[in-house]
Amino acid sequence: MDPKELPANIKDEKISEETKKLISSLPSHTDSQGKICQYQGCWYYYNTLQGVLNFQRGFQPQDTDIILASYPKSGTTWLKALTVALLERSKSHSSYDDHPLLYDNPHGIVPFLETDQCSSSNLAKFSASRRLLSTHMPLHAMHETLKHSSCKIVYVCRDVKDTLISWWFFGCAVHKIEPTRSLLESMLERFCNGTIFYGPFWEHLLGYWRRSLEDPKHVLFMRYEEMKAEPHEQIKRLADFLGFPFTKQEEDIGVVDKILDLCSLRNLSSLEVNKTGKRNNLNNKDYFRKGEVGDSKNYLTPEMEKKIDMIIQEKLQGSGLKF
Ligand code: PAP
Repeated sequence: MDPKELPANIKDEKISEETKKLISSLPSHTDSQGKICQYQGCWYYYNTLQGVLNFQRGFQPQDTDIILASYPKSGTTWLKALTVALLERSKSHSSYDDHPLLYDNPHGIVPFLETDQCSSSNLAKFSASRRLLSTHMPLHAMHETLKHSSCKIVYVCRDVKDTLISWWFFGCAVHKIEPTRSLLESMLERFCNGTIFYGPFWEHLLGYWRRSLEDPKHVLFMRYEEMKAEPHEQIKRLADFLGFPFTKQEEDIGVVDKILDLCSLRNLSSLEVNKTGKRNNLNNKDYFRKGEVGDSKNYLTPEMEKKIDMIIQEKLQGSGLKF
């Protein structure tokens, strides 16, 4: 694949001299996608590391900020759509014809703190009073920057095996290659030893999980499987947490159903913008695949499943977080 066609976040051409110097002191290697290094315990491709550093040095949080956080392929696109729809409902979209989700991919509406260089124009796009932002960074990478802020963080977590399978398909779609077993095996290896983009996954999960227990007013921990199983309850939970609860009247006239329908995989993936649109060299359609719980069963061998189960057991034991 022509390197120019790769997504900017996995390239390595945007880094400053200072960052190059930093990288030379960090553990690093080259994987199937590019050069990757470990900074503050988390693995980033070089351009993303530059974005993380820019965020850590320059981001000015506001108490009203909402940050949607996730490990990649855990339900980010869905959570973004739902949150946009929740916040947008205060504006009148009586027929929903002019709803922003009909004209932009959720990732185009909610920028990533570390890769979309949250410029003021980007941030102003959604709402001047309440900024809706997102990240795949682990919580500890944001700690210093957000420590005096009372912004709200929503984390979505997904079954680890389904996440891996979703990532395998997505990575192959991005690189326009067949999802072969050998690619899955090498990905599983990196996933399990933690040296994958934004890994190790267990530190990612545990950081947000623990904080959600310590500070439930500011960190909400959601699960993809619960969102699938009980969407009404979960979107109400999200609305309550964000301070925009549904009124009885809204519930009576079916606003909850309308939002769930608008944000469904079926509906979003059928929109022209998500069928043909592109952002950052990524096709919007690649964010929508099956969205099924337990899809990993169709691809992982019992040995592969066992390997992941053992890591989960070892790393998450005692935390109360279970899969
Ligand atoms: P990202 O981290 O790159 O943004 P993310 O949205 O977290 O990706 O994950 C994509 C997964 O969410 C896909 O799962 P699958 O590969 O198992 O199918 C995708 O299908 C699923 N997904 C995307 N949009 C929705 C939605 N509206 N409802 C439910 N699942 C969705």
